[in-house]
Amino acid sequence: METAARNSDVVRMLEEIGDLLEVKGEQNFRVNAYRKAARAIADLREDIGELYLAGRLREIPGVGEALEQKIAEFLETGRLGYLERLQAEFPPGLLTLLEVPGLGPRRARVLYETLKIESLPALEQAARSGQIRDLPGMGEKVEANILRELERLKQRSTRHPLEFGLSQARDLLAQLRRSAPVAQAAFAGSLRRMRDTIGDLDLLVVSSEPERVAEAFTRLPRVVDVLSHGPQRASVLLRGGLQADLRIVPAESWGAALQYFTGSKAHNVHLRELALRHGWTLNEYGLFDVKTGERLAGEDEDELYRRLGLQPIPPELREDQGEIEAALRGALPALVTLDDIRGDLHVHSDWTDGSAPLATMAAAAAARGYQYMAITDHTKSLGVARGLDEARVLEQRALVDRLNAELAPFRILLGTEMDIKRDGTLDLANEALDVMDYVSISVHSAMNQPREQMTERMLRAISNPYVTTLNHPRGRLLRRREAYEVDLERVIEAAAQRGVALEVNAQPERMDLDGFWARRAIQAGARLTISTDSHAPGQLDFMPLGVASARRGWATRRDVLNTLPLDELLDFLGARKAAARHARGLT
Ligand code: DGT
Ligand code: CA
Ligand code: CA
Ligand code: ZN
Repeated sequence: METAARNSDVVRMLEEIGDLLEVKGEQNFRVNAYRKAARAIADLREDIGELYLAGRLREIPGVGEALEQKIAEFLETGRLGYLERLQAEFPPGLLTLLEVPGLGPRRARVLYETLKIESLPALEQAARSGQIRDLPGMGEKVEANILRELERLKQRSTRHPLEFGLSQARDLLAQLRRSAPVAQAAFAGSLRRMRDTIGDLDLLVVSSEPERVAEAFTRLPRVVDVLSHGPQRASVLLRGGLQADLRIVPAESWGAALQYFTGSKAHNVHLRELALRHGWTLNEYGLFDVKTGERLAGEDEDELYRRLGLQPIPPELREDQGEIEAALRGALPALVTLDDIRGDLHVHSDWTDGSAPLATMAAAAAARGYQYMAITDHTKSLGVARGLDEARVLEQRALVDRLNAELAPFRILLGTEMDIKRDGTLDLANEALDVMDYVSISVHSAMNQPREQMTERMLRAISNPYVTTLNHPRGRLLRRREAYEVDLERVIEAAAQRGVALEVNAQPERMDLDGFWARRAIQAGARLTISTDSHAPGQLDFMPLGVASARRGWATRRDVLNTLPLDELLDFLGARKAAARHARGLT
């Protein structure tokens, strides 16, 4: 049985209660009870739904009888009456004030009670006109701080990480299905194309009662503002700053609407040109003959593409980057799928900065149906992560061998995520690499070196014949850190020549390589790995994000190293190691 919410949903729910109680002026101990439980659940290694089903919620620190009941209700139904009643006590805009860092629930309450501020624009206006400095507990410094944070909020990319969009969209559709009659529902827009970042959520549903659905949508718990609202559509602003657009369409235009609202715009424009050449017109209602008005397609999306003489085009490719030409020739690539993935090649344990023991991570990987997993803990120069030195590597080798005897046929590969030092030398001696099964390398320090230096550094690093994979090659963190300055084309070229794979890292904030660079890598003849960089068992579930990036890069199964079955992967790695030894004059 599946519960209606995941750990992160429960954490958000409890934090929201804490915030609302504080805005209300409740006593600290009540507020803190929710926050403490939220933190404990955020740190949980187990799925809270499973704990609930096993009757073990009370084992979570800070969860007593009252909280147990609330969490149970939320897990069962995806909503919580208590929270909804609390939310109803405030104007929805007031809650957006809590998104201003440093403002906090108490000050939000003062602003609301004294100046009737209940939106970010109103807050900005009050701060600009100097009305805030004289309020109790504020002052000029707080006022200036509010203005600065508001500016930052605006600048902080209006785009959001894909994973955030996906989880929000899943919640919204689940809640909508519970509150109105929905016959069919899907994601559209950049969310369906699985772009690494999304500008807003586009949702599409079929319903016999569109007005009821639109109405219900504007009343969902996370909605803080209704931007527009009609009989067949609604646009809302969600807590967290994301906009969501909902369209309700009749069943006969489902395929056409899905096609149109999936985009991209450039893809649609090109497709419409193609239709016009046949004397047809294409819009969100269907494909029509211009002269007769006859409807040629519209109910089914694949059918619509076929009618235009095209292979159905996977959403990830719809960027007008040659996919329409390829589909016309019947030459679309057979894109790699999640099912093709045989193992995860980037996983951490509590030997360094992971949260779980190696055995737990291996069991979690095996439970996902994988044949193998590479344990790739950090190396010694990454002090913050208590990176491993050569002696610890030997200890880990012994543990991996012991576990493998128990877990067969599942196989743990002893790997490393070895630091590339600032001069491009590697963190571990070749003797240590020689006891490993899989060597991957990463830049984690001196990340703002000039372009030429960073490029030389990476080139030097991948020239070590023990190296199999260069991890997260661009080093960007969405909303936090720009990519390294590096001539990635040159690095890709060299990697292709040396047979070094480039990682498509599936961490939601990394998504590195993204689709664009993954495609460049494949075109250059390099191989990819798709891995999660998991630091906890649940993060193994990020794999679909990596697969999506690779698909956006036109990757087929053969372009991806970890689609190989275990025996073929072992042959491949064995051959690389033999070559490395040969280069060192060992054989
Ligand atoms: P985003 O939201 O910036 O991540 O990107 P999209 O692609 O989701 O863009 P969005 O939300 O503005 O529109 C969703 C889809 O609707 C878009 O991919 C294609 C379609 N669409 C929107 N505006 C136009 C337009 O002016 N012409 C055409 N042909 N399609 C459009
Ligand atoms: Ca969108
Ligand atoms: Ca949109
Ligand atoms: Zn890592």
